[in-house]
Amino acid sequence: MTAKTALITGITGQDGSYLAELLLEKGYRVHGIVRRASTFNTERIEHLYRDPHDPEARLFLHYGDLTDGTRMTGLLEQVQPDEVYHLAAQSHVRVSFDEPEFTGDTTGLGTTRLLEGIRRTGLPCRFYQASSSEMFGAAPPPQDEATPFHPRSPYGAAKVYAYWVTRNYREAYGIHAVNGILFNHESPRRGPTFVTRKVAVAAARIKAGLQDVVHLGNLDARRDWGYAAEYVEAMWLMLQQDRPDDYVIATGASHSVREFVDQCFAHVGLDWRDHVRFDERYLRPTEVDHLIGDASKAESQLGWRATVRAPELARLMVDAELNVLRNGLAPGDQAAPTAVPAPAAR
Ligand code: NAP
Ligand code: G4F
Repeated sequence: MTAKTALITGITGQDGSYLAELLLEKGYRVHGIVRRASTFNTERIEHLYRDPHDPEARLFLHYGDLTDGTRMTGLLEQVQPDEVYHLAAQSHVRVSFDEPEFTGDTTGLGTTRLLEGIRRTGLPCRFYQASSSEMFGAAPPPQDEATPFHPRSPYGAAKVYAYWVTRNYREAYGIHAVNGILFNHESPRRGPTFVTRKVAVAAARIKAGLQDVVHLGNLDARRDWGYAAEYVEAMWLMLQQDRPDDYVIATGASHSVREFVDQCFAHVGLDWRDHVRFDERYLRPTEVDHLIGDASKAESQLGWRATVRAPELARLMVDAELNVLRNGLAPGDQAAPTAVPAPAAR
């Protein structure tokens, strides 16, 4: 059987890197869209990269930006993917209050640009939309596929738009398009300004004597935190179903930010109260107070279930940071950005 071809937007992000690993393991040819930056932004995937002149190479990178619809359509035509995993977004909720218009353009309209590219080219590919539990916002927990959305940020509102445009292209044009409504998922590859990674890095550095305190915002919010490496398996499973549908992916348990902080610091034998300071700059104008996902539909229809819960996640993330410190890399530099040259230079 010929290997399938996947196109991943956001391949340089946390989820993109785990998904690329998974698909390569499954024998796919993987094409990823990378946005041009003045510094390397491919550190999370450098371990997967092989010179494209190598006949064994199955990972290919292309420059592209979600704001550029012509380029998105051109890449769809060029790559001819069987499956498109649309993961790229301005994904930071706090930042979306500072950059609401840009967030709407990338996180919202970016989805339309890709779907419109699929419609215009007539490609018979399947499409995965990275929808988010942030769409539920103020809706009381537990949240499932039938819970009405009440977004509490420009990011959440952009994701609601993208969710509905995905459903609309499915209904209007018969595109095999699905929404994965993923609750928070974390890992040592998480961006360093999201709270779990920020706290894991801080706990390790404080233990090592490299800093004394970390500044945080709201400790009362509760999240359903799972492990990113497991969640990308659910994305793949969704696109293997005969009928396109939408699924919640979550652990079914929630913890407060305070509890997660406590778990990280306790793991290195520290009391978080001695090291955490409040800074109002990390508060949001409107907060999402409580998320707990009910992923029973994914369990019954996809056979998917989370196994890693927040306490284990806290330990594995802090251990990863301690390992980085022991190996002499700067925190956050888990893979030094040297090995993968920019796409045009290859
Ligand atoms: P992430 O680490 O922030 O990665 C985002 C990716 O999008 C990066 O590769 C980034 O490129 C790329 N990107 C951003 N703006 C772009 C643009 N204008 N054009 C092209 N690429 C652009 O996010 P993640 O945690 O992997 O999440 C993946 C997706 O799932 C996102 O859509 C996110 O909103 C959604 N989601 C995440 C979670 C979660 O808990 N992680 C939960 C629900 C939904 P650079 O590397 O150059 O920045
Ligand atoms: O880690 P966070 O920034 O993640 P948030 O806002 O829940 O968003 C993440 O999950 C969404 C899924 O629900 C994704 F769609 C989205 O792309 C992103 O991946 O913040 C978690 C909580 C918030 O309540 C925040 O107010 O932690 C609180 N918090 C407290 N102090 C902080 C901080 N958040 C950050 N980023 N930094 C702080 O210092």
